[in-house]
Amino acid sequence: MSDLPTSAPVMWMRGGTSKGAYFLKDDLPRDPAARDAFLLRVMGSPDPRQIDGMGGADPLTSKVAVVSASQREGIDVEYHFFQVFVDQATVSDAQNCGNILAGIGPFAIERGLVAATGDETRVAIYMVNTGQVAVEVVQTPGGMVTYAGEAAIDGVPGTHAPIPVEFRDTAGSMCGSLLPTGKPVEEVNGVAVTLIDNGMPCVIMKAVDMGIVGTETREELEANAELKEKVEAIRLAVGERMNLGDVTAKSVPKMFLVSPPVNGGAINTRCFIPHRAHATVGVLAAVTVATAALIEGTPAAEVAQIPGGARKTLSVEHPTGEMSCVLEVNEGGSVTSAALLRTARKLMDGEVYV
Ligand code: NQM
Repeated sequence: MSDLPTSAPVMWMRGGTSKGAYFLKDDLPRDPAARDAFLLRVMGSPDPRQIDGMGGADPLTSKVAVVSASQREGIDVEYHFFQVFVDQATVSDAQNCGNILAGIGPFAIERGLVAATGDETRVAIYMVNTGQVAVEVVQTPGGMVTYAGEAAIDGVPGTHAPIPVEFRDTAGSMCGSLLPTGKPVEEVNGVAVTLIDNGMPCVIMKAVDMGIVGTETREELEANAELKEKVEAIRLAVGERMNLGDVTAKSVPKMFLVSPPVNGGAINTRCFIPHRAHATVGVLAAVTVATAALIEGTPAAEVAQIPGGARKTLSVEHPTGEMSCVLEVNEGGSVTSAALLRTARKLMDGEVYV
């Protein structure tokens, strides 16, 4: 496209266990086709190595946040997430991303969209992809964002400033309802699965039913061609039933293989997102799998260890540690809110050229 801008202001950030480009909406082309063409050039896609762009040759580092001020009541900023596929010329907003979300609060304050309010600043974020809201608290001592602190999250070396993130009413974010088929368990290709969406459309099955233990490394999972074929066949079979349409070229639903916890947590997970195995676990995906573990009779519930009380901390184990989800549960047993701890870090602030 000849009318693309040649560059744009950008901040590159790690958000949770992902990494990507954070843009102000006004700094990108308005036309969606031009914007997508620009983002493909920024990341260097399609190319498995993304050698001619900034992407890290991994879906977890080929992510884009587009941020703008919000006119909605009680909301500070709007966050539109885009997954730039690594080896396909595809830019998709058919999923949200709770890891990149972690950087939205700091970015909004740094860009002047939100004024710091003392040592901590609350930022209310409207997530454009799903029409839902997240609230995070950013450390702003002396009115300036700080990324330094003592909070540690598995999958990221070192410690950083804590960014607690809270979600409310995430059920049916893209599938229309928590259980889009109305049933907690379905049989697909002979495997018992839960089709569920509490912030991220997910298919959850027992690892053992797919012929693995559930403690395999990311590399072992990605080398298992037979497993990947079975997982993809189930994914393609359930897209329509989950109200996601034809999911052939989409990055949802996420495919979970769950097993009993091995490190004192609530449940152990391995996740295909959907073709690469996740190095850790997605944020909204973890909320969704934790929610499934609370529903009687599901494959997740069968392997999970669930703590008591209306406020439950479920440690979701993943290939490099765990992610703790604090879930509020109402009298009917439904999850009403979820809170997680994330961190983020500004990596560079400048101009990206295409
Ligand atoms: O589920 C990767 C990530 C994600 C998604 C993916 C995420 C979420 O870890 O909220 O964060 O599933 O593609 O960044």
